[in-house]
Amino acid sequence: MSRASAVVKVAVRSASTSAAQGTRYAVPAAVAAGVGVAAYIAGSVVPAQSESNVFSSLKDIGARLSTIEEALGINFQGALDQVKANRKSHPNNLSCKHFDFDYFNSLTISQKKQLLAIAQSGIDNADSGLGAYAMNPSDYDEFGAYLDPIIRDYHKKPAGQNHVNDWSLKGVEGLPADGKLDLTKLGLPALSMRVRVGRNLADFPLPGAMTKQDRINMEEKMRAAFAILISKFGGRYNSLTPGSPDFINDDEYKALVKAHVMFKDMAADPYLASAGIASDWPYGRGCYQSADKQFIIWVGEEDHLRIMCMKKGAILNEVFDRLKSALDTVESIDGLKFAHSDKYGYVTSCPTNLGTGMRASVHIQIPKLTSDGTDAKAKAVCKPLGLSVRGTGGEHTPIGKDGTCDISPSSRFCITEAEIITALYNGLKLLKAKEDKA
Ligand code: ADP
Ligand code: CIR
Repeated sequence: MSRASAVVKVAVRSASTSAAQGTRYAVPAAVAAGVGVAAYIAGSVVPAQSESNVFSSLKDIGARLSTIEEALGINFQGALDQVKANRKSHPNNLSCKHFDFDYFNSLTISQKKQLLAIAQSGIDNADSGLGAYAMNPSDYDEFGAYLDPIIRDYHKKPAGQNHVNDWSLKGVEGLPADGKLDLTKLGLPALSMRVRVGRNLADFPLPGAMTKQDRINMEEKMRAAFAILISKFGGRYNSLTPGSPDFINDDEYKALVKAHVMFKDMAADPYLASAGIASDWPYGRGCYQSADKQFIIWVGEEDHLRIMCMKKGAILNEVFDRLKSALDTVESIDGLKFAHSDKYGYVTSCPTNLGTGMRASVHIQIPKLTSDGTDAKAKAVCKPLGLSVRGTGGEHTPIGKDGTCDISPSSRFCITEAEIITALYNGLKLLKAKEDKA
């Protein structure tokens, strides 16, 4: 090997060490600082006149490598720089906070791509609270080194604590003696009550990684399942997929959104859009609604399925029990297998929903706590009670003019389903006391 090529080789090795530290294909710092290639490479002797040639060869190699990486879609530097910037500007963005550069550098190129797809939403949206979405059920195991610390941080659960699903109210702390979660006993009127769970089919990628054809195939699989549900619970399936036998037009779709039955076009949600979850709209999107209107299944939102019961009333057990029995029917349908993890419970796209995938909510008027027309005070009061506040159109929507808010327990993971519905009841009791006193 000639002396010049040996120098280039050593210097390139050195440049890629810099790359691992974040300055990809940069000329070694000592060289850039004018120390000189020869002085920089201990033991190597390079004639002075060769130095500028080596320097410009290195720059050229660096530029060419970047071009090749760009063309192959494996130039990750922009994304890594953004992670660093987000860490500084938004320290609570968990996907950036827990991004471990050494771990990233230890991965294969294909794994690096997968990891960045998981983190993309948090990279694009610096203000993300969590900022990661799983692309495949297996991501929670394969990229556990990255996702587990995020999950533990978000849910405030220690590493190693596994989720256990349990719908039995028996023995749940805080449950009234008769087991009835009766809102009238709290002095509340009948409210709009809703309990939903997120579920994903084990044999498809999660929504962020689905192709248009995957979305169409998944809906087609569910149409067969809905035929069984229709024979048991009546109702119909409404599809947004152009050409579907169950297609509904735009006016019908808007009416369902207004009635809180169908979900909004997710393209407006930058977090979901970045994750690829909103892609290919409206293909593979729709919802089943039973004849009595109370049992609903969304297809193709943030999870493959969002399964829910909703009705106006005062006994929370009614929506909870109905959902459990309807879910049992869905799970008994041949060929439907939900993605589930021994560690994390039911697998969901967003790690915030892992475990139960359950959100149990009521629409309740709290005019005093919202007298300024915003949810700011209600949120401050609800946070220590373990409750979340949303608007009347769901997440990221405004509260009602009459002070109506969507209230639900915040926890989903390492809590049982029965504990969530009980937490809603007891949380409402405390919230009512705060509203009365305000
Ligand atoms: P999710 O509950 O599935 O996370 P959102 O917060 O976006 O999703 O809410 C979805 C829809 O469900 C919205 O139209 C919202 O108004 C409606 N919704 C939620 N809780 C209730 C409730 N208790 N009564 C009526 N509609 C509700
Ligand atoms: C964030 O990280 O803030 C967004 N990706 C939303 C997280 C809340 N999760 C959710 O709505 N399922």
